[in-house]
This record gives sequence, C-alpha cells and structure tokens, in this order.
Amino acid sequence: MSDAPGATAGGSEHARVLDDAQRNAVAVPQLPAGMSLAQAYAVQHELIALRVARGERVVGTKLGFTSKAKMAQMGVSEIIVGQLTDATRIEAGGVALARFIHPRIEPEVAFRLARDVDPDDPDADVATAVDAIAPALEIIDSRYRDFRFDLPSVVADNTSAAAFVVGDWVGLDGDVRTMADYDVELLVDGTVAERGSTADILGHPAAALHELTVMAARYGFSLTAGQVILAGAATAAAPFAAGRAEARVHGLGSVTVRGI
Ligand code: OOG
Ligand code: MG
Repeated sequence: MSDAPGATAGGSEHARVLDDAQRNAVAVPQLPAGMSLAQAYAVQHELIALRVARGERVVGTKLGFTSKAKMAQMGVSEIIVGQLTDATRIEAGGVALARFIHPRIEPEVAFRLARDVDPDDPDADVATAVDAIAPALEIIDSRYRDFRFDLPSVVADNTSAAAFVVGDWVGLDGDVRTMADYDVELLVDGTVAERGSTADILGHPAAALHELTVMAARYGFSLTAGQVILAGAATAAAPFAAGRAEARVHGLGSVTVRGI
C-alpha cells in the first residue's frame, strides 16, 4: 500500500488476498501495520465490491465489539461495522464446516430496518427505524492466522463475518429504545456455553443502533429498508464444531444451527 496518509492505493490487493482467503478457507497474515481505519474500511468496501461483482447482494450490516465480553475476548475495544451478504445467510439448519477456517459462534439479536435511513441526516437514527427483532446466531471466522488481528485488520476483513442465521421476527411494539432487557444464552450441544443480556450491548442495543448511524456516515455504509442489523454479541464467542449451536433470547425466542 502507499505510504501517503489517507491513501487507499494498494487496497485492492489487500481486498483480493482477503477474498481468496475466505473462498479457499485458508488463513493469511494480518495487514501491514500502520493502516488507518479509513483505509481499512476502504479495503472492506473493495472486498464487498468483489463479492457483489460475483452476484452477491448486501442484505445487512453488523456491529462488532459492542459488549465488554467480546472486547475482552479479542483484545479490541472499538466498535466496528461489517456487511452481511445473501451468500452468508443460512436459511436451513445446517452449514458445512469445510467452508470456514477456524469458525466461532456467538449469540446475536437481529433488528430489521423498516425504512431507508440517510446517515448524513443529522436527525437520522437507526434506533427509530426498526420494526422487528429476532434471535440470531453469527458465525465468525477471521481470515487471519490464529484468529488474531489488530483493529484495522479486522475491519478490512469485514469484521470476521462468515455466516448468520436469523430466527423468527417479532414485531416491535413501538420504539426499540423502550425494548426490555433480554437474557441471552449460547448453547453448544445443549449445554450453556456463554450467558449475557441484551443490556450488555452498550447498555442497550438502541445505543448500538445509534452508533451504527454515526459510523455509517463516517465510513460510507448504506442503510436500506429490509436490511438485517446484528447489534453485536452480548457474550464471548465459542468454537463452532460439528454439532448443534443455539442462541436463546429469553422472552423472544431461539434459533439453532448445526455444523456438519
Ligand atoms: C470480530 C467480530 C466481532 C461481535 O459481535 O462483536 C463481532 C471478531 O470477534 O472476530 O461480530
Ligand atoms: Mg457478531
């Protein structure tokens, strides 16, 4: 990459390396040190553009590191944003482990965007534009060796996004900001592996949705009607292996995926 501050030259090469790493399920070294966050988001956009050029469609947005448990597990303490494509949405119950490098699974709460949000509008807030919530699971799979990365590297790697499953939507009665706290559990083969609460997501997921609005303006994300938004895991992630993983959001529902 170029040494010029703010330059994104060479980003395409980083995007291609990360794209190949995902497609071949082979880990690569982290990006060279010194990349800015703006450059890292530019690489992420190029990476997604490669996938869109192959026919994938962006269907949502995800936040990462919105809970202390996740920040502590990965040693990163800044909120990050990534993109979800239709090719990574698992509709059926099973997913082949062979498509991943070293997958982990985490419980999520999904939010459905009811209308387009213009991030450049100072009054816009995703938290006021959501009409349904659902229990969800996210499979993360860093394309970097040993699942280790610094902040720009994980941003460029589309925040480790690899696959996601959304359970049944429940219509929101009013504003998401008044949503109650829900206890969240991650079960692996029927045993509770991690426990938390939606209150662990920046105090309340509405705060995460507000943060998404700010970051969408800063780093150029589109927020369009129908998108799925993952607010970030309330708990640490667990290894995803052959067997059954389940997210239980008490009072909302549960969703299951099977690694095969
Ligand atoms: C990055 C993705 C973080 C979350 O919910 O916090 C994330 C990683 O942990 O590899 O998706
Ligand atoms: Mg996540």
